[in-house]
Amino acid sequence: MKSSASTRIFEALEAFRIEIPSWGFANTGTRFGKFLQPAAATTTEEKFSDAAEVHRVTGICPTIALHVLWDLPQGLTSTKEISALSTGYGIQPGSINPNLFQDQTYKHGSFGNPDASIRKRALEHTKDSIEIAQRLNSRDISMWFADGSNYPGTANIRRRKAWFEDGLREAHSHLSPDQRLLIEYKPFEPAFYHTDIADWGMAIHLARTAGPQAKVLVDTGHHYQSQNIEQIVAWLLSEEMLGGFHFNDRRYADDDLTIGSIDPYQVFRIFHEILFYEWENDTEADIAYMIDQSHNLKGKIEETIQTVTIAQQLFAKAALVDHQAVSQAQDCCDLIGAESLLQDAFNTDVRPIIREWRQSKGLPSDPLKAFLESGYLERITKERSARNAQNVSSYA
Ligand SMILES: [Mn+2]
Repeated sequence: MKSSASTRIFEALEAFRIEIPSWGFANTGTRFGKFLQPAAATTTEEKFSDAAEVHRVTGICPTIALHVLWDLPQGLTSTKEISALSTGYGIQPGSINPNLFQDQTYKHGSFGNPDASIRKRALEHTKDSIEIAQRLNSRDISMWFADGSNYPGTANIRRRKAWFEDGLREAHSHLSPDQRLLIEYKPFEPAFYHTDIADWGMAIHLARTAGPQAKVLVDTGHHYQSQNIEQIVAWLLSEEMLGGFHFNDRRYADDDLTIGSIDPYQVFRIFHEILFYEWENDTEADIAYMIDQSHNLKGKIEETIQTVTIAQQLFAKAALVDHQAVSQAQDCCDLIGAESLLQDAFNTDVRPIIREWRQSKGLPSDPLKAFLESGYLERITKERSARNAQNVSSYA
């Protein structure tokens, strides 16, 4: 007989899947420099291979987020190669991320650029990305814009808002009925005076203006220090506008650190708000859980495995909260009672039950150990090190 805690955790783990980013396997760095790793992926095929390895040992990462410029350099023509890799490695293409920030033409913005021909070019790239997603049976187009300005008075904020409304509405009109447009916000960087989509309020406005298939994407690193992210999550759930997450952790700004490395309780609180909403409304929230991190110092595959196992643990802890009891405690203003229900769940060691669940699925009980013992890392280090020594291109 299983205890009720293990039943709850088993049920939660059955439902929990998380998408890993292709760029998490490539050489990345900071604006100050890039430290090359001998085992980093140098091709899209190697990214698929590494993602398959993560899925093999964890069982919860069946999809990989793709970045059009980096993973589909030939645009629509590259979809054939991606489909073949997907079949070959057993990993599905996940969210499709257009690139509207790296080209020289986007110096003063993409959808918000004062030059109509550049706005058009950005829209064309977005339409191509939507078509790429259609060809790959991928649902979500994930839109992040670097648009903004660095100095007061240099940009017409209201006109740029209108251009964003127009551009996103037009992009939305090209979606197939089952696709979604996810709109991400960020308060600063690379623009340091204003960003065109600075917070969730602007994102929800633009999503509503664009159309019913547009939702908000919450990147946990894209908030000011100490902002209450779970409250934003609760509001977006209540408005049925939460489309997905880019998880990562931060200490100062958009640091792209490993999930839960600085504040695991925050991730738990976010998961709690989602599961509490689902319980209260007897529904399943349609949320894409994704990772957006920069693995520039830790080993890339090892950090990805660490990331997804930590996410799984925090989700399992949140599943332990007794929603009925929390609800009752809230209604009678039993503050310590309500808070303790969260704290007790958070402080429970869920790892033994997660190991049991993995064994029940035929997965290794310790994914990182299984990976390190597999010989994969030694093999790719040998195969890729020469290429990595020369390769300095890619995302920073
Ligand atoms: Mn992001």
